[in-house]
Amino acid sequence: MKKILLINGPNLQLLGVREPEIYGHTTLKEIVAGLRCAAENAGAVLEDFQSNHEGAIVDRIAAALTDGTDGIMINPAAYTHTSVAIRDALAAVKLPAVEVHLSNITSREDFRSRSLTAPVCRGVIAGFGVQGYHLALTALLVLTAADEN
Ligand code: CA2
Repeated sequence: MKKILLINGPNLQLLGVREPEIYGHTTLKEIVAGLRCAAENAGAVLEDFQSNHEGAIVDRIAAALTDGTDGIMINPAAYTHTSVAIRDALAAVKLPAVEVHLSNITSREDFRSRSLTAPVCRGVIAGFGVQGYHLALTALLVLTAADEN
């Protein structure tokens, strides 16, 4: 059974609770429940991790190397634009990773257009709200199935 690791970065625990006009009304708990269900329907298992701490995210990515993870779906949130450490961790584990953003990061402030993590991911899905996580899951299931061949 494929194991997909979902990582959400800083402040995403506030989804659905604060600033719904920007990030929508769905809570992180609801997003994770929907993804868990979609993963199960596809014969996969989803494990989720959220942290507001860069080092904790780096440690979780490193742990994915030995815990049976087949692919990583990550919304690094603000660390997208700043974290060389998360980029290096993703590059080091060499697992297929897909970066997800709820908003279209290229249509917001200039500083959000640059992602340090995107170049070490297989692709980026941005601007489709919660649906983006489901698109990323589909992409990862395709990528990890392809890796088997
Ligand atoms: O669009 C995305 O998914 C972002 O990764 C969200 C980050 C932002 O820094 C990135 O540029 C784009 C912000 C996540 C903060 O989430 C909140 C949710 C509710 C209320 C406040 C913040």
